[in-house]
Amino acid sequence: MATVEERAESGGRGVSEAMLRGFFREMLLIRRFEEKVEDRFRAGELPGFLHVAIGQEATATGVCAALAREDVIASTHRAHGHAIAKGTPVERIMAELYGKVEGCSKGYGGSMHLYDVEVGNLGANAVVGGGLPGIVGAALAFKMRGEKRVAVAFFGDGATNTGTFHESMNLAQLWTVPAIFVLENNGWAESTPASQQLPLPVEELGKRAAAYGMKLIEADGQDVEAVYLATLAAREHALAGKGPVLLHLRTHRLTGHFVGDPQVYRDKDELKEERETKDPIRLLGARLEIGEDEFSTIDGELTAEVEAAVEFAKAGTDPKPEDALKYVYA
Ligand SMILES: Cc1ncc(C[n+]2csc(CCOP(=O)(O)OP(=O)(O)O)c2C)c(N)n1
Ligand SMILES: [Mg+2]
Repeated sequence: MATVEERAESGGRGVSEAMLRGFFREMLLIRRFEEKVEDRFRAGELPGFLHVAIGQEATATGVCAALAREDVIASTHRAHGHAIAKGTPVERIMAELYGKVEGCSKGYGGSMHLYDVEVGNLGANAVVGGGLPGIVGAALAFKMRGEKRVAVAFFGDGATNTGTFHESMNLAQLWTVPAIFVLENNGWAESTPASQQLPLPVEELGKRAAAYGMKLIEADGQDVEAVYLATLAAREHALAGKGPVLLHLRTHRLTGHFVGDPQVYRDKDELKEERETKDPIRLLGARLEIGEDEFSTIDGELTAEVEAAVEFAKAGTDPKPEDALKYVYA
C-alpha cells in the first residue's frame, strides 16, 4: 500500500466521501462569508481594508483539515478562510470585521489581524511575510519542549521575495523544526504578475526549497483532497523530526487583490476562463455529483449562518475609547 506521502504526491485518492462533503460545505461557507463581507464592505458598514480569497478556499480547508487543534497557524492579509478553517466561529470573525468587542481580536484588529489563540490561530498579518518568523519560533518551542505539534505559516508567492521568507526558511531548516511553510501561489502580488516578480516560472516556485535543502511537497491548490493529503504528508515528515517542509500549492485568485480593485491589469478572457475551470468548489461539487436541489439546501443553511453572523456582529458592543491601549503588549 502506498504511504500517505506517495498518495498525496501522485494525486491518489483515499479520503472518504463524507469527509469530502465536509470539505465542500466548509469551502462554500468560506465563499458565502467572503461574498457577504464584500457586500457589507461596499455598503460602507465595515471599516478598514478588505482582501478576499475567493478561488483559494481549497488551500485553507485542505491544510487546516489535516492539522490537529493544538497545531498553530499564522495567516496573511487574505485571512478569513484560514480563520474559519482553523475553527473560529463565523460570528466571531464577522464581529471582528465590524470592530466589535465580541470579535475574535476583541474588535482591535479587523480583517488583517484575526487572532484566536485558543484554536491555534496565532494571527493574520498585514505585513507581507510577517507570519513566517513567529512560526519558526513556535516550531522551535515545540521541538525544545518535545511536543508533537507543528507550526504552519501561510503566505503568497509575493512573500517569497521578502527577507523574512528567506531568513525563516534558513533557520527552520538549520534547526530542523516542525514547521510547514504553505505557499499559496496564485501568481499575483497585488497587480504584479509572477513574470514580473519571480526570476523563475510560476509553476517552479517550489524550487526555492532546494536552496535550503528543505523537503518540498507540491499539490494542486484547487483540489482540496490533494491539499489535504499533501498536508498530512508534510505533517508526518515534520513530526518525525525530519525538519520543515515547503508545501507548494498552485492556486487561483478569482477576484481582485482587494475589494474594489478594478483589475484593469488583468486579461478579462483569462479571468473568465479561470473562473469557469479553476473554481475549487465547482470542481468538488461536480466530482461529488451534488445536484441543484442538494446544493440549494446546503447553500441555504450556510447563507443563513452567515446572515446570523451579520446580525450577531451588528448587535455587538463598540469598544470604549478609554480602552484603546488595553491588550497592547509592546
Ligand atoms: C512588507 C510588505 N510589503 C508590501 C506590502 C503591500 N502588499 C500587500 S499585499 C501584497 C501582495 C502580496 O502578494 P502575495 O504574497 O503573493 O499574496 P496574495 O496577495 O497574492 O495573496 C503587497 C505587496 C505589505 N503589506 N507588506
Ligand atoms: Mg500571490
